[in-house]
Amino acid sequence: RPLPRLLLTGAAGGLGRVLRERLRPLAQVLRVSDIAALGEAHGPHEEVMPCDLADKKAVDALLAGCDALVHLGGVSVERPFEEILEANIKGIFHIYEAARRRGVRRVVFASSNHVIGFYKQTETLDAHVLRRPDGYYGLSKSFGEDMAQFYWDRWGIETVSIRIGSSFPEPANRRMMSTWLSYDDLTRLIEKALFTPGVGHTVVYGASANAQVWWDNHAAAGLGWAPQDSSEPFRAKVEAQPPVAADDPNAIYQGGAFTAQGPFGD
Ligand code: NAI
Ligand code: 15L
Repeated sequence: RPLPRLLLTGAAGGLGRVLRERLRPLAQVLRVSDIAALGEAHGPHEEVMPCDLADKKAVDALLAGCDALVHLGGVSVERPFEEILEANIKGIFHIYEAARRRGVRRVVFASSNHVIGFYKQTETLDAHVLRRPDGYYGLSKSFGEDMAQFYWDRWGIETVSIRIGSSFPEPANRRMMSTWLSYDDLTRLIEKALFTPGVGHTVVYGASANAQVWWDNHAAAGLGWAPQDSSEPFRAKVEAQPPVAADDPNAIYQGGAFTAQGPFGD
């Protein structure tokens, strides 16, 4: 510690802009990448490398010389399949192929609660439940987790797949009272995911220590991560919002409104 060179993809996004600063102490050089504008390097510790994840050669060059990566890049909401295919499905293949070819031994993958989005909010899930993706986006994250498992089993590349709940400055609605993950808890989880030895492929749910959580992280106990924050201080603000109807997907499914998107086009 710190890592000689750490790559952060999706660095221009909502979480990327936060982690670009917070991951700084974890690496001598932080290589930041996105398809969107990244601005100038934030200091001599940064390398800025724009890249389209759908471009296999560019991704191969992106991983050259890196010791580990935090992979946030991709489409982060439900979209037509063709868009998800390029950035997320081809993208994650390009990431793991580049990791194999370039000798990168550790990936932290931003998976999502939408791999299990069709479970009811009354159910408690561990990392071993059958996945029930709630759309093309969730399917792409499910594929990403399978890719991570395969590259561990076949090539010995380690991954921590974080099924992030809702990581924003504050929980924005009632559902997020359960799914919210504070930036501080996310940062501490990524640090554990990068530095804990022997993770193989570990799947962990990313939620803070909220009063009503739907997820059981016993299968990821080896990471030694325990969330410290809670959505409770935001309860009054969230409950001042109009009530959610009992038949609204936001009140039924863990994936909320993602379960009711589409069809796209015809
Ligand atoms: P975001 O949409 O703000 O950031 C994603 C970034 O990926 C964007 O800057 C975008 O330009 C980039 N990107 C999209 N297509 C690309 C391509 N073809 N090549 C290179 N870069 C591309 O999303 P956010 O909220 O920052 O999430 C980061 C990651 O965490 C995403 O993978 C998302 O799926 C995942 N996640 C986030 C959650 C949250 O609550 N914020 C919850 C669950 C998962
Ligand atoms: C996600 O996977 C999305 O990337 C994020 O924008 C939120 O919608 C989050 O899930 C959520 O479920 O709240």
